[in-house]
Amino acid sequence: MCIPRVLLALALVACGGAKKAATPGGGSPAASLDELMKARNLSETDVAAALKTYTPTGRHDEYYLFGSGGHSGQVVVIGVPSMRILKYIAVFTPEPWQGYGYGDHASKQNFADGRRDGRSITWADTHHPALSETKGDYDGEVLFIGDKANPRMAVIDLRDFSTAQIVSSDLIDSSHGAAFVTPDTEYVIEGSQYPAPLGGKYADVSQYNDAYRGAVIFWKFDRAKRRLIKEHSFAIELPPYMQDLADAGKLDSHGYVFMNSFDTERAHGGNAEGNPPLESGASQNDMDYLHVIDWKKAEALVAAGKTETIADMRVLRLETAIAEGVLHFVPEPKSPHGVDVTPDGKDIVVGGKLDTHGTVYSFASIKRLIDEKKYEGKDPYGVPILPFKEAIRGQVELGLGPLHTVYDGQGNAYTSLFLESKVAKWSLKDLKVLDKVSTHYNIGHLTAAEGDTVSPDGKYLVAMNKWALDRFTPVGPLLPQNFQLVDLTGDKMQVLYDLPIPLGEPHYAQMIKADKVKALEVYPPGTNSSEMAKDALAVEGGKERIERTADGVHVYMTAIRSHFTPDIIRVKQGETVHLHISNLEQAHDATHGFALGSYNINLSLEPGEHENVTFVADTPGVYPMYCTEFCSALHLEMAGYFLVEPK
Ligand code: K7E
Ligand code: CUA
Repeated sequence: MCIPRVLLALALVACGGAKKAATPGGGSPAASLDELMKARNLSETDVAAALKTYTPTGRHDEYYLFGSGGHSGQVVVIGVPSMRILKYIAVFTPEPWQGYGYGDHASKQNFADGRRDGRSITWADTHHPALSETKGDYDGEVLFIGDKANPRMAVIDLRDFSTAQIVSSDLIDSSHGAAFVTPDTEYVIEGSQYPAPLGGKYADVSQYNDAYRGAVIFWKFDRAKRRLIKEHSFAIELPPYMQDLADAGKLDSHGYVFMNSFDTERAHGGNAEGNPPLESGASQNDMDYLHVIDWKKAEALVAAGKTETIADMRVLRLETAIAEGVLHFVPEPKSPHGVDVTPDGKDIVVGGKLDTHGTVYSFASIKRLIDEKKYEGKDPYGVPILPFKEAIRGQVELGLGPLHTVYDGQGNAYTSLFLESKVAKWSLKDLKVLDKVSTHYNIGHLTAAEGDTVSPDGKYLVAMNKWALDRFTPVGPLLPQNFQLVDLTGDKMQVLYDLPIPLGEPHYAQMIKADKVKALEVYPPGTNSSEMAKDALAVEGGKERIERTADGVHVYMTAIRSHFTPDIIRVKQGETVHLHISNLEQAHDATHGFALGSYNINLSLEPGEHENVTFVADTPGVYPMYCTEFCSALHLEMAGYFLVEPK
């Protein structure tokens, strides 16, 4: 434990700091600890916090945090407890350093597969990353993340921390309950948010109740291929409420998905047409509906062919879902937001933005009510509603604006309080609040170490706060977000560290034990990184060549410190050029970049990696091509010429 070390350091401070901190490279002795504390105006609590996060050079972090990059459409990887940013993984948005979206076939394919209505989309509103799980525990193999604005799902391979796939379905027109995985990653859940006619059809909003619908997509995950398979995926049609977050049941509640909703009033705006604005229309009812979905039953019905295909997706229609007992509702307090299954799978915690309580549902009670067909009524579409009072285990008065809940391994829950800007720690056993800590400010999600799994670690929590008003040196009106690291090891929670996120509103993150992730050091020679297999066109040293075939000029090229071979490429204006470039290096630190100016081509070739690029040399001229990573003393000389002779 680090407590004794903290005490030791504090004792040194208290004893007048006879001990001098070592000065790098010798020289005059540094100030004593208490002098340093005075000079920097630090309290003992500050020093203890510093000691809990400070990570000397060369030492690695205990956890990876995978955070959504919000509007950036990327994923941010952070080491915990140091809170050092390790990588921005390019997902939905081009990223030059990683050469993502600048010419190679693999990222072109991702962007092509992520098209909506045939339109290329180069940003995303990413909300919820989800690590793959085995038996309800993170297995460190892949990470999924959804896009709210242009409903899509991405698969990130954690062998190389790169995006392997993007999928999209035109069934829905926005999403939010994504990504969440079932306990063995059988499916990745993508729930719609704003209802619309299914399949991208048109209907005026005045036909909202009849023509608009929600849906939840279950993307089938093929673990061997590490890909989502659209043909094996399915969806369930839902009433036109605004479905919100989701979580998969586990252990006791395995086989179920819980998804909440707001706007069961079906308000749909029209404030310039004599209607109340959407937000007040959507806040009339005291209760909305927690959706209880039996996905195992749905899967069997889909296998039995009880679906209709809409926009290339097999859809279990609402009537079928109701008739077959796939979908039930339980009332939930006004405008709920987060729904989070407890680690034992026995309870489901719902936070209501406009209610001060956390509501704890008992899965055993829900199951019994379903089995006994004990309903308190039906919604306008015929979905049976289970009685609220009999479905809950209790409610806990948490504070203002409870949103999301995560867990530690000691039976405690931690809920973010948006309006109060606090985290509430409470006991799952007796539903009592134990502690609260202030965050800065506007906390949205929070994440705890392995906090979504069947065996959370506790230890660290990260509060994801929106708009850090006064925490950092000002950078103008658009405020950075703030990830605050919170120590969970004591009775009282303590904020340890503020990390500004200058990238987009991060929403959710997950934290996994670092040793569970087996990242590659280099690719085996000739690897096509999107296939994670040897590329058929991989080039070996000595086999470099230029060939002309019916489909254009093929350049088989290699990169090794400090040259490309060939380093002069001559083509004729209008020829189609296919570059096949292998980085021959197997050293850990031997990435080469490949830039071809004016043609918008920019690759990052990691050791062992092979990439293919196709383009038309339509503009004559002399184009230097060069390596963009300072790979060696002769890096600047790692260059050549791409010559396009005029017609
Ligand atoms: Cu609360 Cu998209 Cu999960 Cu933002 S969501 S905070
Ligand atoms: Cu290769 Cu610089």
